[in-house]
Amino acid sequence: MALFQKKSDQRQKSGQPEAKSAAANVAIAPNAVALFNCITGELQTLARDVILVGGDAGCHLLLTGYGVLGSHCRIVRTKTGVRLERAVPEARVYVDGNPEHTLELLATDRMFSLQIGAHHFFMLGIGQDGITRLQTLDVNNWSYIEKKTSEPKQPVGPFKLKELLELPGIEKLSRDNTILFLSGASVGFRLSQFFGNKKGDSDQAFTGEFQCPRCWLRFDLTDMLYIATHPELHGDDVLKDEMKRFRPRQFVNGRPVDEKGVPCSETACPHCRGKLPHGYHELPVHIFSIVGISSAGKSYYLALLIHHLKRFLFRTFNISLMDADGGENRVLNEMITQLIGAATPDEARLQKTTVQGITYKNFQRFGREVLLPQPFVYTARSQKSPASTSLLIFYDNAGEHFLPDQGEHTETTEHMAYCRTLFFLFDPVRHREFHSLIKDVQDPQVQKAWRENRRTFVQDTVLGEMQRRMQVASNTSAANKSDKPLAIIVGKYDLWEHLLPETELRTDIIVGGKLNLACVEHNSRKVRELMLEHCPDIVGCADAISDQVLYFPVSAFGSHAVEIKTKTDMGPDPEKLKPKFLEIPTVWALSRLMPEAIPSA
Ligand SMILES: Nc1nc2c(ncn2[C@@H]2O[C@H](COP(=O)(O)OP(=O)(O)OP(=O)(O)O)[C@@H](O)[C@H]2O)c(=O)[nH]1
Ligand SMILES: [Mg+2]
Repeated sequence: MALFQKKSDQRQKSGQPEAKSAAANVAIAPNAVALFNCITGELQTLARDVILVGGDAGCHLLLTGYGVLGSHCRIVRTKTGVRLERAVPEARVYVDGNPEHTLELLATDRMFSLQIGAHHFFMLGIGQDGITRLQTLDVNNWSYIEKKTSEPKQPVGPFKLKELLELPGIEKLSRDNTILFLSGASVGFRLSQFFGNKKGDSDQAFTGEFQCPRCWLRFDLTDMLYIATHPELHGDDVLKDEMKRFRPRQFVNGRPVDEKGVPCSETACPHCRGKLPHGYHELPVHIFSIVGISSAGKSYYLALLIHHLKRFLFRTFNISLMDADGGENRVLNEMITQLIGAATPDEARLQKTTVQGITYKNFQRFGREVLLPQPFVYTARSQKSPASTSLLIFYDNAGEHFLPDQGEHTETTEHMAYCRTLFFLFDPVRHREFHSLIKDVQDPQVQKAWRENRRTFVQDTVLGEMQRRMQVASNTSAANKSDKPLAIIVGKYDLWEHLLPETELRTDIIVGGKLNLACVEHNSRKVRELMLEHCPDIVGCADAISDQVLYFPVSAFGSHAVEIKTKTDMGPDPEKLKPKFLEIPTVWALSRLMPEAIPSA
């Protein structure tokens, strides 16, 4: 149901002066989806639960012309925003410059650019404020900014769209990296969305030899930026607190030099301008990302894992695990030092991971600022098999990001689409049935957990959401299972050891210098039996995600958590910190990724 339809061309025909926006005085339906046509200035508010979009007569948003199918896509209103679903895989829908399959948009007052065929919209979900913002937009006020080079760039404009697209030299600009936007809009379109890609341009930055470990856009080696070295070149045009990024023009002895003539070796992504790990374009990259609800134990697990993995890999397989960039790994290294060097639980306690916290940083993605998790990058160098040397990238996720209503934060979890193994850290404390089995264990979180927000206790929902995010990010069908193995790490083993004593588990994890798969599989069967009995929701969900599911018992602490002095939080007792089975899931995953360096039998 379109509540407003008034076209700027109709006004022009009737001789009226052009209004600043054709959308003024729109009647606003509560809880509607608003679509602002960036070419005509038409604003529609569609108050339906499901809006059918396409060229067929029955569609609620009727669009015709090149690239629009009879039934093209659906815009579905959800409790928190809208979801976009393509009707068929060949229907092209671009949101914020990305080709999308299905997309959950937390749309309250958040503007998205939407392209369907040759139609360009700004779309908003629910909310009066956002609609007021749309009403102030002027379709005759387009500007552009080319984001490809490191030189200071100001938006160029304003122009009418037709004038802009006919500007002399416009055809020389990068169609992927030139963003067109209306004054006052927080998002824009790529030039390619109006022109099509010229030969050699990537398809919406989704092709290119390399992929940034931060923003996940692709680029070619020739587009890679360098980072200035001279101290006076501090203050990048976009990342203000960082050294300048630049496209090299001058070289000395084959090395690029910055504008002060100093040789540079550090590189940056041409899209988000984040620093690229050393060796990124030379070595294979393996991504490790642990999913789990808030307080599952992800941060402690990651920090202690890195510390122990270094020792385990070197002792067992002669693999050195080293910081690829100490500066970029600083936050995680500080967490490790804090834990290992602590004398009291107060000193050992780690902060909860939040998007505002230190493991997330602001970066540009498609012309808007987003918080992206910091990749912690390590080089795994095998003495036995130098050709297997790889970069391992770890992320410390915030648990909240995997709640289904966090649609607007999907960039923060996009890295998961590129993991070759999925890791889910199950928290036994925050599962109703499992909790009842351990409720007498003397660990303060066991008592405290039950009084906390119960919404976070739906771990199978988070597991399902992990799969959905991956499918969305990798544009794969919801009907298919993942072809990736799934590791269900049942954490805090110290709390549930009595349910599955160590005597029932095998500990011959390494036999003859090889990972003993029989031991891994035996322990997995044992944990699965326990989970099937008490947490069939988790086992059912895991089976639906992947055909290759393994269960791992793990305790990061190896002992119960203890309260800190103020009794406001808890952490490990440093004197009893003795992780159990900590490295096994990662070593198992690595044995599949680097079989020459980590053989298994
Ligand atoms: N008993 C026990 N408690 C643990 C273990 N690992 C973590 N914890 C406790 O679990 C709680 C949450 O740990 P975090 O590592 O901060 O959890 P997280 O998953 O990173 O949580 P968010 O950052 O909120 O997503 C803390 O109170 C820890 O003391 C463990 O191996 N055993
Ligand atoms: Mg955390």
